[in-house]
Amino acid sequence: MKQLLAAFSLMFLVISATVLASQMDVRFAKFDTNADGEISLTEATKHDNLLKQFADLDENGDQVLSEQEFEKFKP
Ligand SMILES: [Ca+2]
Ligand SMILES: [Ca+2]
Repeated sequence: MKQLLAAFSLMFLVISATVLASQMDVRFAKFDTNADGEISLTEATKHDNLLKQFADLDENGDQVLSEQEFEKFKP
């Protein structure tokens, strides 16, 4: 019984992680409207909240957000 419970917990964790990861992808893709793998300032202007955080998120200052920089975005 305990083993079954452990197996279920593990399965739940794996599913949650997968769902979280895919939500992250969808979110980045949603902002990256031309799908070039970066969020430009132009793309960010359509979303007030992202625009407000843009300068902070753009760590290397190249005026585009990579997927890695976007990870710190707080919706
Ligand atoms: Ca883009
Ligand atoms: Ca950048």
